[in-house]
Amino acid sequence: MYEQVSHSLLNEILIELDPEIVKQPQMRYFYTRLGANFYAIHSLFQRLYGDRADFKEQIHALVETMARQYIARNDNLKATDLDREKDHNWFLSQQWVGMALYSDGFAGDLQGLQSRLHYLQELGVNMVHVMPVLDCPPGKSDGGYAVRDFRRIDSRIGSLEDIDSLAGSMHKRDMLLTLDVVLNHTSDEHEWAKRARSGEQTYQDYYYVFKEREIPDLFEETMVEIFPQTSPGNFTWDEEMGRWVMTSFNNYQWDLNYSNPAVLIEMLDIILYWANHGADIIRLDAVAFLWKKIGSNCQNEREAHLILQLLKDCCQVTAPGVLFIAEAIVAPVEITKYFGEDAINAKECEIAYNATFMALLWDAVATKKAELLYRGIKSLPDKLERATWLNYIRCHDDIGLGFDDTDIRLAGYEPAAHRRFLVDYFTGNFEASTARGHPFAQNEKTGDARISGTLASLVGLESALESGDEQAIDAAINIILLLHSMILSFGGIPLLYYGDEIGTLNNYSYQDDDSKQQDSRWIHRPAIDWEKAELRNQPGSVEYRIFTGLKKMIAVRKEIPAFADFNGRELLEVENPHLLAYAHFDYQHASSRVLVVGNFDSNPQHLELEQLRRMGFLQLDSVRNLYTGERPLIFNDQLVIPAYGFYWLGE
Ligand code: OTU
Repeated sequence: MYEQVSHSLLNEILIELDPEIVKQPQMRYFYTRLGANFYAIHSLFQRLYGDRADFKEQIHALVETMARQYIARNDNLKATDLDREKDHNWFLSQQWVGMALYSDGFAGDLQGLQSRLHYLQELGVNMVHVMPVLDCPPGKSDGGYAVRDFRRIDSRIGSLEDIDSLAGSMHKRDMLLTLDVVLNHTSDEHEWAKRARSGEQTYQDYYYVFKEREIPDLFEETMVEIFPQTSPGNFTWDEEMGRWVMTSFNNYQWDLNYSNPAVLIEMLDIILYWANHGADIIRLDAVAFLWKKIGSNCQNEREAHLILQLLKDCCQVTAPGVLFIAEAIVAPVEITKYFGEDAINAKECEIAYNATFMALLWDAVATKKAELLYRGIKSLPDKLERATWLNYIRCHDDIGLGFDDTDIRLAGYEPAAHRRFLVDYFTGNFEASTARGHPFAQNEKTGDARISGTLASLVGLESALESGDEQAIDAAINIILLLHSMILSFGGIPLLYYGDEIGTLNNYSYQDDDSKQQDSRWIHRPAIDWEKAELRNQPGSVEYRIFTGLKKMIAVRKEIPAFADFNGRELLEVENPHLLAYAHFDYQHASSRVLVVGNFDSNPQHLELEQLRRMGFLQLDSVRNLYTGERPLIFNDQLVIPAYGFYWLGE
């Protein structure tokens, strides 16, 4: 019955379609995909906006948006769409290795980035998340996440032509381009915000705008503060508008109101616009926040998922080769929901940040034990078959300790005290620690805090270099390699962070900049020193040791089909608390199994071979360490893992 309604609505829309669209040639794939997806699109749109008087008008507008962007999509991209539709597991391959970078920090600007793509290729990186490039008010940019114009590149970094040229050059090199679309909010200097401010109701309806404090107060009862120090509260008084406006993040970032379908259509148009400028993957920022409801913390609401499903279905019609990354830094059980609810296929985002794994890795570094790491991974809900993790150690944001309280307790710690210990450990308030992080977003009311700092500075390389302690330098380098060995073997797409490949230390200059001072995340958004990067060619240097180690690890990963994410990962329960162990199978080559073991302790640790035999690892006498090509250390029927060492063991 409903299918019929949907069918006749589609017919009606097609009949009334703008003649400019109708007369376009070569729309066959578009209409086929629209036909296949319309039922889902219609049901979702109905659930979200069904009671509105302008429902039909809006769904017409939605279809026209998809059609126009399909027409604008060039033939090369359309050919890629078809290839990827045929080979729909393409992104699960172990061939992909990502890096996130700021183009200005990495190479001055977009042209600079293009001229340095060979450096990324040298390392083996073939997926680049170019951090936000759009126009933001200087000094009120939130590192690119307070966008003033969703279609204009920041003139200091380049132009639209530069992005097109970059995308072209990357595609020739078989590299994937990832760009951001900041879905949840705009800058308060965005045109929509300006028009709202000058009193236009249409644009006030794009945001959450209130005359009185009554509703904001109700929201505040259950909302949390994201940036409690710089932007306490979730509403900002706009003097000119004489209204309160919802600002979950910084007070200059106005939350978009997705209960208004016009907002959804605008943002879909922007997603497709960047897909048409060559983005293979779109990173959807802060997706957990897309729906606000009084009485809830306004995160992970059911409707936020419906919006993402709708965006995915629409993207599937116009640009089916394009993937979404969910940036949802939320509780472990909530994160996997952003793949969408289905048995196999991702219905929302194909890729999600593995924030749980990231935070747990840092726990293992501080405690030198893998107990909580093990438990956390064990309680991670299964991901869908055709969805994958983005595994990372550091990114442009802080480290939030968002793992589960129950797991912390099971690992033998009291949650609040343990989190306090971790913050202290990484910010240098713990005596035995050599970490040089800075606290971020300390919340006096809740006692909550997060951590900023570069990988190298957090694992003690900065202090080791200062003191010239060779052993400490070795240890820090080994931890850097160990952590990368984890994200490169876990299953999913590893995402390195620029600068980490040469051991970049904290950059303290943010403290002298009025607009950055209050936001310690700037400490780990470096400008690459290319002279220092040259040292990667000088054997014995820190840069050489890290860079060549990673380069080799990446090359080896690409050669291990068992690491592809359509293969299973089995987490192994081992007795030694310092070790994390898991195995991957290669289903195509049934016999081949790769065993990963990491030692987070500063001393060598061992694993009883008998334990492994019981788990079915029988050929232990002939296994090789795939990373070095050598035989692993075996002594007294025990596998010996050096301090901060790791093995990828296989045939
Ligand atoms: C994202 O971050 C971005 O990655 C941040 O750089 C932005 O400041 C922020 O959105 C606003 O655009 O929304 O779902 O620890 O993890 O701010 C999580 C805080 C987010 C970040 C959180 C995050």
